[in-house]
Formats: sequence, C-alpha cells, structure tokens
Amino acid sequence: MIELYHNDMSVCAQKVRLVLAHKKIAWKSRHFNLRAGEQFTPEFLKINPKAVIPVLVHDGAVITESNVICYYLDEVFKELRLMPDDLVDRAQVRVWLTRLDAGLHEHIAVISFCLAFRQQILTRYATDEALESFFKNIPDTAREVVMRDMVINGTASPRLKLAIVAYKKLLADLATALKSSEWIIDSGLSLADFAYLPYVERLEQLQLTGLWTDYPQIENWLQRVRKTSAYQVGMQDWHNLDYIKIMTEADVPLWVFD
Ligand SMILES: N[C@@H](CCC(=O)N[C@@H](CS)C(=O)NCC(=O)O)C(=O)O
Repeated sequence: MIELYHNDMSVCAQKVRLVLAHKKIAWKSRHFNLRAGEQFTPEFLKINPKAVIPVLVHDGAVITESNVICYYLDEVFKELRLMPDDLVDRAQVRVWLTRLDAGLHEHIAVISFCLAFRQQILTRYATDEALESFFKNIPDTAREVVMRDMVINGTASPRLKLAIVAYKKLLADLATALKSSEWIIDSGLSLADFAYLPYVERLEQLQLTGLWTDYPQIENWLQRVRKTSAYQVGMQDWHNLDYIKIMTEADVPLWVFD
C-alpha cells in the first residue's frame, strides 16, 4: 500500500502527486494542514523528524524528500517512465531536480510568504503577543528565524531579493531549454517537467507572470504540461481556492520586474 503525507497546495507535494497521477498509482491520502501545525505532532515526528511533507510510505517503508520519492516511484513502478533512456538526458533531469533542493524550493516559500501568506499570519495572530507566541511555537530555530523575517519584513526582506534573482535566472535557463524543445529535456516529457510545473504555477498564482513575458516558450510549455491528465488529477483536483485567492491578492512590488 502507498500512503502519502502531503498538503493540497505544497509545491513539493504537488510534484509527487503529479508522478503518482502520471503513473496511475493508487494511494491513500494523509492530508496535513501545515498552518495548523499538524506536521509537528509526536506521531508524525516519528515518521519524519524533520517535520516536513511530503512523505511516502510504501508497504511500511518510509521515503522522505520529494525528489527522492519521485525517483523511487519511477524505479519501482516501471510503466510510463519519467526518467529518459539516454544516460546523458537522465543526468540532466537529475541536475534540474537538484537545483530545486539547492535553493529554489526554499526561495519559493520566501516569495510566497513575503508577497502573500504573511498577511494570513498577521491576520490570524493579530496582537504582538499572539504573533510572538506563533513564532516561539515553531520548534526549529532556523525555521523560526526565517519565518520572523518573512512575516515581519515582507517585501522588504533581503531574502525576497535573493529569491527573485534566483527565479529570474531559472526562468532564463528554462527559456533556453524550451527554445527548441517542447519539454525541458529534448527527448520528451520527463520528471523535470513535473518537478517544475508546481513552481512555475506558483509564480503565476502570485501574479508574477510578468517575469516571463519575454519568454513565450515558457507560457506555451506551461499550457502544454497542464494538458496532461496528471495535472488534472495531481494538481488541479487539489487546488485550494482560499489559498489561491490569497495569492491573487499578492502585494508585488514593482522592483520585482526590473
Ligand atoms: N526538501 C524537502 C522540502 C520539504 C518541505 O519544505 N516541505 C514543506 C511544504 S512544501 C513543509 O512541509 N513545510 C512545513 C512547514 O512549513 O512547517 C522535499 O523536497 O521534500
């Protein structure tokens, strides 16, 4: 049996659900409300001491890290492979996915919080005391420090500048990859497309499509990947309209598009 601990709008959970959907694998949902802190329960900490989702449990074996989960699923369920046959192409897929772990994943959280979700937290914890106790309740000091910066400084956070620079570079590189190819890897639809779709869609939800107006091939790719049934089942069916609404009201400073 496959169980997935996940969240409807978490980008790295979306990535795993896309792979499950593409391969038509049946799975049992263990959905967590991250804002309510369900990832910090003692039961879940036994499953993943890092207190993050997604986590896949396959016949009792616990697999963490969304990229690792995707590779695992592609190796165990060999139908409808998402890793290319060619070894060089396969290495390229790994390079793209590694790039998410090497900063882009953290950067998308910074962009999301600084532009949109901080408002949700400021509204929910409306007094100084309530906000302070929200920060103090984050069990990991590193996460607490980042959360304080994003919520308090918002669009003035230096972390936001770094994140935007990193995404501009990513979009330029994606545009180059997609210039003469329908998919990120020339040989066809691969894990790279499903890994990046949630991140590019998140930028779109945060009103940042202006970052790729010079790259029509990115918009074309976005529409192309969204036509897959995996998108419908793995992402669209899980869209949380309340969260999307918060993102459509994102407070995007003009310097982002400079
Ligand atoms: N490198 C990890 C990152 C996992 C991660 O950051 N998950 C986020 C959701 S996208 C999470 O669980 N956050 C919990 C929290 O914010 O407390 C992966 O790719 O699985």
